[in-house]
Amino acid sequence: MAVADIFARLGLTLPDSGGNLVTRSPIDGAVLVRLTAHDDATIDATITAAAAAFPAWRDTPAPRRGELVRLFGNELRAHKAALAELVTLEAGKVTSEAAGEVQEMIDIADFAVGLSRQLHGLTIASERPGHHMRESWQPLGPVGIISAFNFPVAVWAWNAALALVCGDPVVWKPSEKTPLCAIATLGLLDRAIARFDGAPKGLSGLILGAAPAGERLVSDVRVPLVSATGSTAMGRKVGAKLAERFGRALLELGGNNAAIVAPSADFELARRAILFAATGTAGQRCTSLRRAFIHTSRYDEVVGSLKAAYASLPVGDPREAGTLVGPLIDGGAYEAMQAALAAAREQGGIVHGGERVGEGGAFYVRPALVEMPEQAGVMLRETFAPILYVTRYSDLGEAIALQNAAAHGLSSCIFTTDLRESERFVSAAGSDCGIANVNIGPSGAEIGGAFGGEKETGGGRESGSDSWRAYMRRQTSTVNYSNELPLAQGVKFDV
Ligand code: UN1
Repeated sequence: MAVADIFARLGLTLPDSGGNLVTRSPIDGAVLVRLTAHDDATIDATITAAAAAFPAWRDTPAPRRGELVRLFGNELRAHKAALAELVTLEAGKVTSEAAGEVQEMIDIADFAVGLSRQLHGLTIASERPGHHMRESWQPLGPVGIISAFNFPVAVWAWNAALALVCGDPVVWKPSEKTPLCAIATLGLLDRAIARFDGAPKGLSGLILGAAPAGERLVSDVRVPLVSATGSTAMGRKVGAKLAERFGRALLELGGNNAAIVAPSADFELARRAILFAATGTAGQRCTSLRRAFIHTSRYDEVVGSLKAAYASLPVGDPREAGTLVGPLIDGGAYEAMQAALAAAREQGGIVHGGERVGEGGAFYVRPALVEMPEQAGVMLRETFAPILYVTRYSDLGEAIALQNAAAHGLSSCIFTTDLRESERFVSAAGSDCGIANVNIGPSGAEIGGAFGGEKETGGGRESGSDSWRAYMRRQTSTVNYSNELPLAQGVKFDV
């Protein structure tokens, strides 16, 4: 399906300016579109418009703001298949995963609509007679959203759906590898905005370009919060820039996610979970499984079976039924994968798979399973590719320590049917990650929970639970309804 046809089915026109921002499909390396990166003046105008939209939007009652997100969710429902096809074309996801990504947008829209009537504060008992205290959540201002190629639409939606019901305009800087997904998504949002009575101009903005475009968004004091998803290197820069100007950062960076396969594990279940988590999305999720610690007593059985499965995984065109592993995003990803495998071999790792499948302008690989003598070096680095390092353990305490030894702290899991082991894994002394699962893999989280992780993952939480609070400003109010002026802590100041 040509990209222009997908846009037509979405009821949109494919923009093609013939500019310098060239987007290629990872499926075959063909050019999809040539756009123009935005210059400083355009970026500035977009932020100005978002800042100008803020007063009217913050004055719109929150349940009304939820109505806009409901209309947007309806657009997504009506165009789920076409938008998913665009995700496949531009990001290379297999059909089912691309549809799942759009479903994730619909889910967070539904969540946000409900939330729009539940931005609850607190009433707090005052120590003074005739006083009461309350805590309210107020809109914050324009929210900058920087997203990565691997979830080209859902991660924006996690942020935007919440920000919009919280009363904040949104400005999106998508990955320069997936601008069409962003343009199409905002085309659908613009349609919802057009049908909504009372949305201010500038409520939703788009910034196209590479890192410098994102830097402008990050440096602008009119943007009180920037939510950034991407590499730890990117997050380190974004976090420092925001800290300098006292902007808020919501960082969702890399992961070096692990699984522990315990002696009592339901093996068939663990096998399927590991295969999806390690090879799905061609290993290009921040939640992808990258390390597995397998109990010595089960090692040969588990690794033997994984090796056989890896050798026969259907790798190929993500649009074809039956394909489970689509392409890497580009040649740079392929080179990073090969460099990591070379480093693993140097460290004594035995590599199964990992070779390129096919040739030309697209980069398909057979996922790699790497038996490591111990956890060190390359195994402690995140490589955004389908590489699963496996090693043995003999004691659960040791396995938890190995799992926690990574610099990242996003997601983790244990496969066990032993209650003592699973409870220990999710206890304070267990996994140090933002996500700690039992008998499911580390990826594929539902939107209802808070999503994010510790350490070099950045510490932010997006999506469900009370993540919405990041998009609002907390206000404490003490109200004196008496005729007296008692001071707190019994202080006397008689004037
Ligand atoms: C990401 O890779 O940036 O849990 C997000 C998951 C998805 C989101 C991943 N729901 O794998």
